Amino acid sequence: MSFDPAEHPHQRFDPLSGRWCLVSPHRAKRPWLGQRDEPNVDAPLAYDPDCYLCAGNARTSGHVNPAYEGCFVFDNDFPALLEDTPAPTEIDPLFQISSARGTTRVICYSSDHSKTLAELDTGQISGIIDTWRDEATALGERYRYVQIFENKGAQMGCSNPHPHGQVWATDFLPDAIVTECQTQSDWLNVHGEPMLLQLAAREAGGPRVIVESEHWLAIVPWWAQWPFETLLLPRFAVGRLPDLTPAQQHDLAQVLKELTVRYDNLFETSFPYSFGWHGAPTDGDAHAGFQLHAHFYPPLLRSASVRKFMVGYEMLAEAQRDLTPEQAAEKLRAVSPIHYREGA
Ligand code: H2U
Ligand code: ZN
Repeated sequence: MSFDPAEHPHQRFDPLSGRWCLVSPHRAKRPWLGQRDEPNVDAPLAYDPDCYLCAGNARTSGHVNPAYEGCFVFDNDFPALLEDTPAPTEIDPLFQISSARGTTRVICYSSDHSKTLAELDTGQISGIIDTWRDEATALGERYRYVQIFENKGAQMGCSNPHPHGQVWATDFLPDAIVTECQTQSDWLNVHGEPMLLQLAAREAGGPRVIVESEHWLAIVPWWAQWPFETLLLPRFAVGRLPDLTPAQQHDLAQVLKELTVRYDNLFETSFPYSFGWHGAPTDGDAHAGFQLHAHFYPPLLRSASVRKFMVGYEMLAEAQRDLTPEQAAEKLRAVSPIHYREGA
């Protein structure tokens, strides 16, 4: 019997995170008995008088939001990091501790309480990219690393349905970034080309592509852990968001729109995920080989309510998936690029 990756259990390696994932494609043949949820076509309110993030409303802290229209950015009222905090002094090899200074901000995507990235127009999405760039530039001058991210949907622990993202800037490099700096720098040294630039070239036109444009590529990576995880890659060399040209940014807005629309259309629901940018740290090092990219980690598996749990074997041994990345990409390609709620 010869090996067939769509048939036989195997492991795939993620060279960016340095982790393996167990793929069990034979299990995906189980009948798709899972429930089918009714499409969620209720139009949410464009303004919610009880929302802490809507324009003109008071937040929990008592601060009143201005009558904003595009993006509105404010310092998190419950910051996970403080700008000025004492550093620990103890040294113990078993109980290691390190200082953590930083700042955290919230980015409301627009004044419209009902519109996520998938339902904003590309001009508005480009405005969000402008804001990400401004935050990355300003905070990057003061901090070693700037993490831009979004938790979307109650299933991902998002505390407020008003579409928003966050920025956390730190005087240290977080764990995942330390790993990605190392793996990308090692790859450049061994292969002479940035890992993710090589990946974009190898994946273009292939079975794992969901959206392909002149400058960008959205793929379900070969090594995806979550069923519909995607990786958004530039097809050109770039380390950080502020370095994008206007044409690359314009194109990015369209790709973000199409990818998030396809996500929503997959189960006809506002698709939950954690999403974030990984850019080169702003710690003064060159970080050659570090390519800007974004990860989308959505929890859903089979319907709007049936999610994948990373438990058991995943917690104790290794991530595992049934649906192959190629099958996941095929499902995302098969849905319409027009949002299901448009015209509903
Ligand atoms: P989520 O993106 O996970 O929902 O978090 C929203 C953030 O918004 C959360 O960090 C902040 C919370 O502290 N927030 C405020 O700063 N002020 C508020 O009035 C509500 C929420
Ligand atoms: Zn709101």
